[in-house]
Amino acid sequence: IRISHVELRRVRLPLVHRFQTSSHAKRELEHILVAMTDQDGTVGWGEIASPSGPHYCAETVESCWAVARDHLTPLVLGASWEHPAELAARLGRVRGNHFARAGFDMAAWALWSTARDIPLARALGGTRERVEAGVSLGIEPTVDALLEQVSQRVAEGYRRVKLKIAPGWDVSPVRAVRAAFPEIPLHVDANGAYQASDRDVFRDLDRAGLVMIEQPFAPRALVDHARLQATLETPICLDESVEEVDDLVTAVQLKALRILNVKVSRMGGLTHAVRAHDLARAEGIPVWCGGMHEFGVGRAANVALSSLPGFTLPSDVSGSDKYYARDITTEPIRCESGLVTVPAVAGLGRTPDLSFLRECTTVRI
Ligand code: OSB
Ligand code: MG
Repeated sequence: IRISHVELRRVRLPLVHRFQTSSHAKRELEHILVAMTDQDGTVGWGEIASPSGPHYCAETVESCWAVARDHLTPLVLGASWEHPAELAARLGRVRGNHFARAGFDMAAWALWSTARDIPLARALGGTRERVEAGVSLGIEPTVDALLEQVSQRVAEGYRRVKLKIAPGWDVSPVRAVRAAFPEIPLHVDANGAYQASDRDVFRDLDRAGLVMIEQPFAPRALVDHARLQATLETPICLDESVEEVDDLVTAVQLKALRILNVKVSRMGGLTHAVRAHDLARAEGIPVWCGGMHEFGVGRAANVALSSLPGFTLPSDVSGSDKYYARDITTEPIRCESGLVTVPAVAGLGRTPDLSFLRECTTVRI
């Protein structure tokens, strides 16, 4: 395959509900869509789902835009490849910048599976026809507002609820949700907001019957995670700490995790996400697919990835309606009774609605 054309667009969509984590709040998203066209005119779409500011990781929309335009596009245009993993290896000449690389890797997989006439999920090694979906709920102004969010999502059928926590918003909202919903699979995500000295919070959270505690400490604090895991019954799940498959090797060796969040953007694309899944599976570590509020393109890739056999926990692949009044794809992602159907058609299984996309596009090159 030779890519003859790469198009980049910055696309904005408002969120239906403000989302706040331990580090930042957002009401609107700006993602970059990558469209790659090959010598036969086959198109593959990818999504760079970076947050605007450098709070989840070091990347920003601006850094992704610059790296995509000045470094990744030239690498792709100069290449000829048989399999997306070959292109991913070439994209690896750019260090870091995983969100930016992920958009290109995703577009390559979408294009390749379309050209081969197989569903993306099957191309990746997926085995499920449907995947289980959870929801991720942000920090709310009050516990009552949070309880209302939880009851809405539980009523919609989501299979697991994840609550964002931060110092000052942890044990009491978790206890309130647990008291109101004694049976739901519940987990918390701190996005690295705690210190090793915050022992009391984790002792109390350990008694709340949580499925996991996600990323309590800073990304590079693997030894702190291992020490905490040794004192907890609740599994620790790593997100920000695992940007490379080699980070996972280190974390496993240190016993710093018992569950892995495999996020396509954070790992630098589907190629590396599948490798992380394979290693975790070989080590007996269950995985699930995390999200970055992806539009329909990125979420379709997340759904395909979640169909791999090691994804035994519900993923953050909520329906489009959880995020947007209208998604950018001709068909939204639908979640029914907590299940999302894995598309059985060739390629990604979702295509952008070009006229709506034009309305939401601010810059195009
Ligand atoms: O840590 O998983 C995270 C959103 C922005 C930044 C970090 C995270 C998240 C989410 C969103 O939890 C999950 C989703 O896409 O539904
Ligand atoms: Mg997380």
